[in-house]
Amino acid sequence: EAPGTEQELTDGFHLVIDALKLNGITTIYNVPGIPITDLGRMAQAEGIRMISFRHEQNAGYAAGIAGYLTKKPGICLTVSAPGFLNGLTALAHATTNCYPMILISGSSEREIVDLQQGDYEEMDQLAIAKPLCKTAYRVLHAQDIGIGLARAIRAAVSGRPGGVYLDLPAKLFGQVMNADAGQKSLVKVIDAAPAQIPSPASIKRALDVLKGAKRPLIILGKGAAYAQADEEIKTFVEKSGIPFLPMSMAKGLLSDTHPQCAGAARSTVLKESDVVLLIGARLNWLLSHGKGKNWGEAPKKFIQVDIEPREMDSNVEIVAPVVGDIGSVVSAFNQAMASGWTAPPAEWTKAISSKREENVAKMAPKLMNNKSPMDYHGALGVLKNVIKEHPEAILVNEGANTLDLARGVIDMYRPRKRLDVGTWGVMGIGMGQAIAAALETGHPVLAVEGDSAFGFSGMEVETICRYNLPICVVIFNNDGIYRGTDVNGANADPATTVFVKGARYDKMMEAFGGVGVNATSPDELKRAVNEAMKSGKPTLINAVIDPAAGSESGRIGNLNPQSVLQKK
Ligand code: OXT
Ligand code: ADP
Ligand code: MG
Repeated sequence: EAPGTEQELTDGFHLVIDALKLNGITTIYNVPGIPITDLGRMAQAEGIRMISFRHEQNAGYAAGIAGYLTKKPGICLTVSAPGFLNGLTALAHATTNCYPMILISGSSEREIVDLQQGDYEEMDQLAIAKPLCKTAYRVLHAQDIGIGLARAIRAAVSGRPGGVYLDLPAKLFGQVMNADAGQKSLVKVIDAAPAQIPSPASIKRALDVLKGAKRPLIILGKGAAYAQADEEIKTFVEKSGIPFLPMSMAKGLLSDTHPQCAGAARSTVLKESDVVLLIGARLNWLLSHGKGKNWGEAPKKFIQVDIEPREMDSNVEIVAPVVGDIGSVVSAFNQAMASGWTAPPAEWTKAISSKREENVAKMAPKLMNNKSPMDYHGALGVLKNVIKEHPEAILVNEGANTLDLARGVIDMYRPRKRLDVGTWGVMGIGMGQAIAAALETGHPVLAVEGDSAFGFSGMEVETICRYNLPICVVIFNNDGIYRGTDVNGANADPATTVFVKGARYDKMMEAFGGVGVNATSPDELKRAVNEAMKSGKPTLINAVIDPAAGSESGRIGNLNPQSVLQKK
């Protein structure tokens, strides 16, 4: 039978859009071009918000963090080969960080790619994506678009969240089919991330170990923040009376000013604790793999709550693994503890409080200095107060010194308000994450950026201006990576870590109609940031930092390989 009249037909373009909409996906982060330009236009016409970036990596970082903030897969859409590869870094990053994301890339003709006959932007994208994400799918027929997208959504958000690649060859978009059959082929994903209920035995085992502790510690990771079980977690922590240490992006899940917060006594609690309960945090490099000198001499027992069973025993023995989703696990803890719980020995909690007070007191005077050019603490003292006055604002943070010092200085008060470099310590997440944070939450964003870090995504200030987003970027400009004072003794080239001295990044923002400010003292910085928070206008503040103020690699200089020869 011949296809009916035009009104009864649909095509690949529309089926992709309809499938996304059916599944509640309202925003796409993209860079247009062959073969997805029209897809973007049509999606926009159909009410999807298309956010166009200047580089796919930034669109990808936006999609990844959108997934983290919303528990729905963030969508990044790119062209073939080079656009795909640009987006792939962000997909791998999302997978590493357990953020749900789908990278959708247009691709070239299979027949030509597979025979390597040199198609436009030829590349076997599916094969390349596979090892770098949770899973990868390709759709060849219009009638499979619904199933393809459903599988991608489910794979991204269920179990341990992560990145999924969806390959859509150019030919697919133009394929036509009966409109009714097309609608019927779409799939609305039911219960995409089902609760994973922990076994009662694992809950009992964990609480028994915790009860026996003299110096217990809870470590909250970004998995706990992702879970959006904020009230249950707060209830559990408070009921238990156990000190908690937030990993970087879990800061604010409970306020950093909470009396049980041990963030300012980190070394002490890692060393001295006897039982450690990990909730949504891996024992990776950020926790020194659970062993070595940071963890002290005394024997230690680990309890771990994670949705991924294979995470258990990854680095050290886990005496009480609890596999399940954090919401369900913590609720089960709370229920089991309802009949009574004894707080940990006061000796332990007091020791932590006094260490914490000591560290806070040590830092306080450094934050009050009004030096010009600024040092990190002088500038961060100002930004600490900005977040205190605007706890709803989202803090995006990258750099080395700029990252490590901001993490310690700036207290967070609410969940999922601190977005940073994550598990890989990657530079370049800044503007993409800032843009998605503003769009997905409607809250103002303060992006605190090293001058090097900013450079990786700096062109997106145009995107910020184009969408008129309430983002204030503060660049800690110390003329380079770690420091701006290195000298190359070999020839006239600048040292490898040094940039143009006295650069004026604020002019970049002015070029696109935003507000640019050059701030040389904490007072000037304070005035400029307050104005930006009040106006909501795209703002970039070039904060002039003493080029000698930073240290090599911030707080992780110990990870730089050393050669005995070099030391001679
Ligand atoms: O308990 P103790 O006494 O130990 O004290 C601790 C806390 O208790 C205390 N503390 C407090 N005291 C008082 N008050 C408060 N409120 C408080 N809170 C805490 O402070 C200390 C320290 O606490 P912290 O920070 O919690 O603990 P610590 O020991 O640092 O924790 C360890 C870690 C490992 C968990 C932590 O350090 C961490 O999370 N680190 C992450 C580090 C990271 O990811 N860094 C980024 C990568 S560095 C490098 O790779 C860079 N590159 C290379 C590159 C990258 N990354 N990516 C790509 C795509 N290409 C290249 C580059 C290019 S950085 C970089 C650019 C750098 O230049 P910039 O210009 O951007 O930046 P600047 O350096 O500013 O110039
Ligand atoms: P951090 O860097 O903050 O220490 P990680 O990224 O290392 O955090 O760890 C996050 C962990 O949280 C991952 O092991 C992931 O499997 C887990 N996770 C993510 N979401 C959930 C959830 N809803 N329930 C249980 N575990 C989760
Ligand atoms: Mg710098």
